[in-house]
Amino acid sequence: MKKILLIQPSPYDKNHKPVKKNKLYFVGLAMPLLAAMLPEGWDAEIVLEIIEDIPFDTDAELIGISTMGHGVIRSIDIAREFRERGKTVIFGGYMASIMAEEALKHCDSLVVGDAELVWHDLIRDYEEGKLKKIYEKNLEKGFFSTPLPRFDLIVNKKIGDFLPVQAGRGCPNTCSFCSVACLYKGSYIKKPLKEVVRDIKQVKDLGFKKFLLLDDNIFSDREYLDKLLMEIKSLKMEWMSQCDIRIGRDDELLKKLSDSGCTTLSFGLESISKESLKGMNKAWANPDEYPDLIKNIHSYGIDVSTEMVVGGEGDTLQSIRDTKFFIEDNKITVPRFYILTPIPGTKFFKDMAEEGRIIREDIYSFDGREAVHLPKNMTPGELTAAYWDLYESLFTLRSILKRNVFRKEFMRKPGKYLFYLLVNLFYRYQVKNRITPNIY
Ligand code: B12
Repeated sequence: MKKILLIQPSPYDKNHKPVKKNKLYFVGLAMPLLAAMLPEGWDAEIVLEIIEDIPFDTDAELIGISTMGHGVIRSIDIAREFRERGKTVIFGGYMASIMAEEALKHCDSLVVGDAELVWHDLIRDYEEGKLKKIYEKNLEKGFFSTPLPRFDLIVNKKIGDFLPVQAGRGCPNTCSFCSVACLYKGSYIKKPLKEVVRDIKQVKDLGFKKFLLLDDNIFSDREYLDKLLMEIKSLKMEWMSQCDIRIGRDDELLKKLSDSGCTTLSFGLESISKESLKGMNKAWANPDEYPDLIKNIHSYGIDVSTEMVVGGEGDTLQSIRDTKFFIEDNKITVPRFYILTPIPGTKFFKDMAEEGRIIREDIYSFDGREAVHLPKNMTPGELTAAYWDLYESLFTLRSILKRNVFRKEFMRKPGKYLFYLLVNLFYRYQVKNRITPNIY
């Protein structure tokens, strides 16, 4: 049996050490899928670096490394070490896909975008000594298929109480900062319902009561989602996902979501400034509507988790400060923020580069913790300071209690809100240490 080692690297912390955790809650699907798609005669070992060490003395002959955001720096270092030991290294994932030319300097071969249609060819070419530099064949529009992911390779690791499932890839929206828009260009592809149900059943059979539908936007195709919810309901599981906030207008769908066991939805709200949203090609989102939509989603018993960015075209120091009131007034339990960052490959990067507004040359330092572009209404230094001030202001004990304990729903589900309280205290510790809180 030939063997491939599939590594999901951990990004570096501010001391240049890979981030380590006791448990990894949000496990990606790429590695279990790549393992499942290997041709006969091959087996895989998966390493999730956040919770385990990389066996650099492995007997595997091929090394597959995933690349994500600024975590790519760690991917490159791991690749270097393996190549020095004579191993063949393959890159894949978002960063390698959108910066293929740059990534090729650090690996033997790479897959741009979806691996489903090229993975067999790549492995066979390797066996025959004819490995090409780049493999690229994107899935066609419409439906795509995947085998059952090899969860058996990860279930005994220190992971949380849910597993990932995927129904669709891509998103019809084309926000200028988004890497998904950059790869899928506004298209949305989906798996046949039968396959999604098959995958959820596997999660259930493995003893899990929850799953994470890690789609980019489950509200991309309403008809498909409607059918999917009926199927999910019959499986009697709890689940979480993310989507477009406009789902909050659709009472019929919200009821179905709630009945199907959906407990939490995460929304990229980005900004409370209309001008900033316009600058992100996201003018379809209306911040005036956010409070009502959030209230409506909450009214169906679905928790709202938010992701926002500061530093957009309309942001001022005052609007960033005001974001605190928006979060508190809307009782957002666990808010997360990033500094708007031009990721190479995205439209926002191109725009900023053309306008001469990128102030850092080293793209590997773009980690969302510091401003790397020239914002319109403040200096980069002011933006970075305002970002951390916003985080500080929301993670005071007073604000944490206000958002998580002093709310009418607390008595109905105290366990849940106490859990959020703990997450908030952990975020508070991270913010104090200038670590961007994340969902790991
Ligand atoms: C789950 C998830 C996580 C989890 C798990 C991480 C992991 N490494 O798997 C956690 C929470 C830990 C995480 C962390 C981060 N994430 Co993340 N994450 C996701 C999410 C929501 C789903 C990933 C997934 O499993 N998708 C399903 C699988 C099947 O699709 P896939 O990963 O694209 O894999 C396919 C191909 O890309 C390819 N492929 C992928 N890897 C490899 C490797 C090899 C060797 C090969 C051949 C092929 C291949 O094959 C797969 C099948 O076709 C994506 C969004 C998305 N659309 O994917 C964001 C996403 C990938 N994350 C992103 C980012 C930015 C991060 C962070 C940097 C966030 C931060 N600020 O810290 C960190 C970095 C972590 C790291 N390890 O370096 C960005 C990446 C953008 C970019 N330009 O790179 C995304 C796209 C979100 C977004 N909309 O911006 N993430």
